[in-house]
Amino acid sequence: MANKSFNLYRYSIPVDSQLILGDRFLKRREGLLVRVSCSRDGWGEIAPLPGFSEETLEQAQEQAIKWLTNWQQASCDAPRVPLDGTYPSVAFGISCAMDEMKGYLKEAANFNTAPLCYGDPDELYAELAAIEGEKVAKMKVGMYEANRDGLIADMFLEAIPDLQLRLDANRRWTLEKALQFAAKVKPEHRARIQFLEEPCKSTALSLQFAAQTGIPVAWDETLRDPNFDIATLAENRPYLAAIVIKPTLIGSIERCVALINQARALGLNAVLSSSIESSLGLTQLARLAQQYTPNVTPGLDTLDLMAYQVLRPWPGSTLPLIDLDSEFITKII
Ligand code: OSB
Ligand code: MG
Repeated sequence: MANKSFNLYRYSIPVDSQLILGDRFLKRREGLLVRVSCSRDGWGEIAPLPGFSEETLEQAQEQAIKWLTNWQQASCDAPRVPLDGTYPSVAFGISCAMDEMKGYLKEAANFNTAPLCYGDPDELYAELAAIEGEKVAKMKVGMYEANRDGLIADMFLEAIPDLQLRLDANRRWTLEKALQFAAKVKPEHRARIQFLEEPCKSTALSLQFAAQTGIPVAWDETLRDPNFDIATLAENRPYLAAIVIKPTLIGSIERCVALINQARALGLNAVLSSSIESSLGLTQLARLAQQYTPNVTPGLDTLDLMAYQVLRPWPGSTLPLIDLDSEFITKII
């Protein structure tokens, strides 16, 4: 019988996340890399995102070591050791490693992610015009004037006739601000807004925004509200177009797939999205997207915030790739 083994490594790499996280920005991205082995190897990334995850990296590390130690003591073909009750980041990272080892996580990946737009609209124009496949981009809104955001979104939609936009306000707007934004987007352009994530401080206000403007909303933060109830998704239609799933903040692959299937059954799109994982986690998210949300462009355009790629390259990225010998990676076990 094959022997089981595991390793845990910690990475810490410079990141500039201000563009995405606003005032909650990080200077370094830190996380764990887990390797499991039983005849074959599997890898995963456990990287709680400060300001979003409830668990700290220390708590995740302690729990991961306990879980992996239990797993190692059972035989290779013993039933799955459940991940119920573990932190979302731990459940996601370990389930990736296990599914990769067992061949359940397929190799094929969807690397056509929705490019994130911020900063200079002129620079973005060329990037948006060059997108292959479904021409969909994501724009962060709510950090500047609502009028300005509306004008820029409208300009992109006007300038690129086959462009579709996803917008994300991270609950930053009052209903009034959100309506100011919408007033700047010409009615004939609104149909090309796939959704606006979390425009207002409450889901009730966001739904009211959708009803008043015809711009559908999507839930991201709402999925992680402590009293979130999946049954409310059905009631939120037709104003709700999609749910955004960030596996590092949600949990195991199994749990994410269950959510994806529930969304689909209601006619909602499920969009897999980054929690600023390293290229190891991001490439696995691209594989999950290909496998479980085919035909939906994932939201994984966060690699360029980082100074390095970790262990696995993202196709086309020119960032240097670091491996286990790097000074940015420390072996824990
Ligand atoms: O606001 O959706 C967010 C990344 C980390 C934390 C929060 C968010 C994000 C992203 C990821 O926007 C990119 C995407 O969803 O396209
Ligand atoms: Mg979001």
